[in-house]
Amino acid sequence: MPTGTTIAAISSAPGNAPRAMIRVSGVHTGAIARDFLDIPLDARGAIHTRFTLSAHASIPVLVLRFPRPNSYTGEDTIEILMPGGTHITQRVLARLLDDERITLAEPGEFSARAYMNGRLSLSEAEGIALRISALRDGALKAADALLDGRYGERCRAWVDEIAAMLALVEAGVDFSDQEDVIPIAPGDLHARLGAIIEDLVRESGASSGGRVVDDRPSVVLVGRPNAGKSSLFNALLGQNRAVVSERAGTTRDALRECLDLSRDVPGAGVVELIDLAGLDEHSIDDLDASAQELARSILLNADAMLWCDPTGHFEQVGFQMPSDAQVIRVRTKADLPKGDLPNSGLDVCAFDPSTLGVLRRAIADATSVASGSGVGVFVPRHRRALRAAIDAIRNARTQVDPHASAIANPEIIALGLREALDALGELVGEVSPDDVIGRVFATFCVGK
Ligand SMILES: Nc1nc2c(ncn2[C@@H]2O[C@H](COP(=O)(O)OP(=O)(O)OP(=O)(O)O)[C@@H](O)[C@H]2O)c(=O)[nH]1
Ligand SMILES: [Mg+2]
Repeated sequence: MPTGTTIAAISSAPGNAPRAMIRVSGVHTGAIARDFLDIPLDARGAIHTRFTLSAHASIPVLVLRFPRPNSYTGEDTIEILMPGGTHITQRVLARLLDDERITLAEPGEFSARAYMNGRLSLSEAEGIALRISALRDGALKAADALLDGRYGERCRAWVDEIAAMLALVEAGVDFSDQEDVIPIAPGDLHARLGAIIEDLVRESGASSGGRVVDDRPSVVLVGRPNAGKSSLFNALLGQNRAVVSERAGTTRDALRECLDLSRDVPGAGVVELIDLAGLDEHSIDDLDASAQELARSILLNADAMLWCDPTGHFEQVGFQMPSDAQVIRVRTKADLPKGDLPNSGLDVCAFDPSTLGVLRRAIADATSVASGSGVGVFVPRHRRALRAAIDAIRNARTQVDPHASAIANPEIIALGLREALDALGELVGEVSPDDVIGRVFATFCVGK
């Protein structure tokens, strides 16, 4: 993302509204303000002026001026507020983009620039992305915690504690030839590492059920034979992966594929989607019986299930619901007429892609709850980082014998702690490889 350019985009919500806003940011903003609005960008503040659309037309606007570095992006910025209305805003934007000094902002580019200029930490940026996409109260709270930096503070506290222990362990390395110098007792180190692991695990939600947070929550398709599970599996994946037929009992094996939800749901990650054999009170034959048995055992460990039923009745036949799984009721084959009974599921038709968006969102929603309680689990990057830190500290801790009089392998422990610091450093924004940044900001909408 070059920052030598000047970008512009409509920053208000799409559609007609009383006011709309176009934001311009970058090195040429001062010249743009002078040329198009006849105002200087010499001080902060609001000015009423007119925007020239053509030789004979102009519209009244209110311009908020933010000379660098006191702007959202940290660059020279103006925000042009104008009467709302898609037509007017589009014309103003088009006029600006006609000027070769200005390019249309990419999604998230304003925030990316804010990050580059140190105005925003990566976590705060993700908080913004999360807030834009938040569907639930939980996600909103998480977004707020990221935005006001509380989460960053907590990460920094972990980083400080690990860094302190690293220093003590390394001091032990340096003084290893002097037996009477023991910077930290093995028992202490063991306990402090244990406490940190506990904290991190709680944050990542990893403690539930003893299952370490998996990057990929599993989502199973469950329902009676012929309910349309495999068709839905294929439709969600956008490829013909599973065999579909009008014969009941078509699917035998469990088919697993990764489903990336991030394109529909900013901030969401990848889930493992699993198509299973249909479940019934009876089985057709031996093969079907073992297919159903396999399906039931996989169902028990699922994070979320799509309960498929074309009737919309959702009678639980032939399977036990896993107690801690999120259940999404899906009325499949929604293109067919439904009965008189009330339908309590999401209407989905495998042949109509427009019905799938809501389901994808529901899956993203269900899996973000399923995999943890902390802020971190809402953002895949955080989850990965927390998990890497937990693994590294756990490995280091196995090298510490709490009952020994000295630390046996300080180098290995130091290595593990440094790995954990690297992982957490990514969260507090110290280590941020370009691809990480790209991934975060790509989930933004244009104008943010
Ligand atoms: N009209 C309509 N038919 C559908 C839809 N989805 C699936 N079907 C049809 O329903 C039949 C069964 O579909 P499958 O996807 O094989 O059902 P399944 O639940 O995987 O079946 P088993 O693997 O045997 O348990 C096929 O003939 C599909 O073409 C839908 O949305 N609308
Ligand atoms: Mg099937």
